[in-house]
Amino acid sequence: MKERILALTAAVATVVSVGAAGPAHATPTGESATATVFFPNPVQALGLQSLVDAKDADSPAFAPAYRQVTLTDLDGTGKLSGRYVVVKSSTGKAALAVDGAFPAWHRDADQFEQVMAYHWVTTAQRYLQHLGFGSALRPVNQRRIEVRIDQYGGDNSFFRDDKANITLGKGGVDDAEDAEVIVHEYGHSVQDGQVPGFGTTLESGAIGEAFGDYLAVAVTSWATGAPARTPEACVADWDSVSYTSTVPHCLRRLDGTKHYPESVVGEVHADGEIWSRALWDIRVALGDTRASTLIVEAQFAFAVDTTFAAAAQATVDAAQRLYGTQAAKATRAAFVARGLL
Ligand SMILES: [Ca+2]
Ligand SMILES: [Ca+2]
Ligand SMILES: [Ca+2]
Ligand SMILES: [Zn+2]
Repeated sequence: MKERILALTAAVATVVSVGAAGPAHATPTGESATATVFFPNPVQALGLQSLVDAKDADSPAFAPAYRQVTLTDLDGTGKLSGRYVVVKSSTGKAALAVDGAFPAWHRDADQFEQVMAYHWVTTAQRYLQHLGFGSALRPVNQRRIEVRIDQYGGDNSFFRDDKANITLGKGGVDDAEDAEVIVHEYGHSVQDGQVPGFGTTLESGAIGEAFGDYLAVAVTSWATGAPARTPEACVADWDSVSYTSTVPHCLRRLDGTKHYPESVVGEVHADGEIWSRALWDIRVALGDTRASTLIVEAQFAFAVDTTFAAAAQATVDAAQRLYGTQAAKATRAAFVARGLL
């Protein structure tokens, strides 16, 4: 398959480091272990827009942002290897659990990002399962993906559809210190799992970026509660402090005012804000569970090169099938408001 790279931002990834991708043979056993993470990132958790990377230094300001969690679905090897994700680090030694616990690494340790990647990919898959995917509904992306933490030079992260793996960069704030960056990338994996090779054109690519942003917010709000100190619509509050100057810091937002076709600029991330606002409005109208369920269910019917209009209609159809006429009306209204239907 021709390799395509779906990146977090428009910045071009110049160097991609990929090791031998050997199959993992460990047997999933559903084991768990405690570990320390950001929940979902320190800016959102603490409401401190003034936090800075300071070359990956840990400082007392971060202390209240660390949270002990239980990593689930581990394979029992003591490594960050489990049912839905295996972490391959190119930076630092591989994290290893001791007596059922990963040491309480902080952000200045390479292993902290490894733990973050494991926890948030697994949490994202658990979110999809909580919606019914894999039980009442067909499974979504229940494969084991590989995540690499990589010092590749740029401030970016990406999903490679040829290998179905995710690379999280370390430019600026380490990308894996922000759960919303991790889940955004997992969003690409989800769509690729539903429709292999999804996102070959400007509009389908924009839908891909928009869904990643939407999933980042939906999953983190589900896991941590809706943010009280930052706007819920703000994606990657922490990673974006490195490259945004306005407050609140956001990589992108779900609640913008872009409208089709006059807002189109021909770049997938920018144009994705048209689509993500529609998804946001569906969520506001129907609530997280119904909105996310119909949005994900609809994606099974998308063509790899879908247009906005075709995907919007498929999403309205999914709303009708799952929840009936009122939900379909609300879904249609969200797309009409953006000029997409
Ligand atoms: Ca770090
Ligand atoms: Ca970064
Ligand atoms: Ca956020
Ligand atoms: Zn992306």
